[in-house]
Amino acid sequence: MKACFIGLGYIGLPTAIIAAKNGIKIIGVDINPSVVEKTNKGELHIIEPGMEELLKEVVANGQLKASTTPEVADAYFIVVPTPFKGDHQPDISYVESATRAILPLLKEGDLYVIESTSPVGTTETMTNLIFEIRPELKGNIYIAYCPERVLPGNVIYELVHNDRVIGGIDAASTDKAIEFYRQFVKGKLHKTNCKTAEMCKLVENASRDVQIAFANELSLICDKADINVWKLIELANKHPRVNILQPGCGVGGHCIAVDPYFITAEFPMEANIIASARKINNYKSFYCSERVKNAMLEFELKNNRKPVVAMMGLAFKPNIDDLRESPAKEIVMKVMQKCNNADILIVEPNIIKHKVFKLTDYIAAYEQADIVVMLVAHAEFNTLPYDDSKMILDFCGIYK
Ligand code: SAJ
Repeated sequence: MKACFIGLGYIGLPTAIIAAKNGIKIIGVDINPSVVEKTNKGELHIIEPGMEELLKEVVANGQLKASTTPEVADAYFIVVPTPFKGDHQPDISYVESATRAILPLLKEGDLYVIESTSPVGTTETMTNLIFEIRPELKGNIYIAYCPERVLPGNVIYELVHNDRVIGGIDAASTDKAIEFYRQFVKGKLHKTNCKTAEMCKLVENASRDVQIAFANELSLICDKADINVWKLIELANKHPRVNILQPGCGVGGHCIAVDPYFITAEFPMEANIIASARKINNYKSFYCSERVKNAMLEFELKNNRKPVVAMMGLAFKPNIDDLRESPAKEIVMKVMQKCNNADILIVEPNIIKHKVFKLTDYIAAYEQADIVVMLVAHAEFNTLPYDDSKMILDFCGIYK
């Protein structure tokens, strides 16, 4: 069988590679010619451990080819970005243009699947578009929505072993999609309808955002109550049915910080907890930057000189090098705007150098700093002894 993947990004390319590895002929399509060129040379344009060897193998044996234009296939997968426009209003124009691009190629018996995180109802909207332009396909092709839930950095394992939710526009479409994914997914494939599958993806990440917001709200309360929030959570979690997550300097990444807005945009009156969680997690980054600025003022008043400040961590979560939508990066920028950059040492152990930030080694920065701001719980920072001659602002529990 031949499958056409539209969108060779963080999800599309790894999924295409794993499918190719399992004997499915793949045409991978991307609008970015350099992505197509690199892919056809067996070079990965994203960072994902172990993925490049697999890409080289499937390109070399002809199982996977990349192109800027789609080709006739038996199954088509839409895995393009669904960004926001305006005030967090979902934009499905890439999904629509990808669908229009493959519309002329669709034939009886084909499978069409959307994997992109989408507002509820998108699959039905695309179904109406397909049958409006190609009415003869009505009832003769299979249409489904199948969200991904892989953790960046662990994609190869999770693409194969995670359960997946498969939502068809009808039972036959669900079964047809399951038949495809069964070729390389060892996890359970759970049947549902397309709207439930769309909402499932959003709810998975919105639930995590709410849980993190609860932890962040506790950290604000504990700062005011002068309670160690890390010890508090550790004790509360001794309860057999309590699992409070960890406070941080905010919520980053292109999923947890983004997907909840797909729900609040469509259900503004009902999605109160979800909307509040977004506000709390966004406010936490602002709160952290204010705490740093106040500490700097306090130091200057006491010592009659500007402090040296070590900002520890830029990535959006521990032990990765991805700065996309990173609250730590946002806090560093806010603090630098407030004071001349000479006093700020920026640390990111997972990056050698950065085009904007001048980076300092984490040990050197720690030793030189008057104020140490722990933003991201990178493993390296656990080796730094607590030095109470410094002002330490620990937003991520290094010294819990
Ligand atoms: N965070 C906290 N405290 C916590 C956990 C996380 O502050 O206790 C922060 C992290 O520092 C980070 C953000 O939240 O800034 C998101 O972290 P994450 O651990 O949720 O990681 P992601 O965004 O890379 O992955 C999530 C995962 N979704 C869920 O766990 C429900 C992953 O399975 C999804 O596939 C991914 O989003 C996605 O692609 O949707």
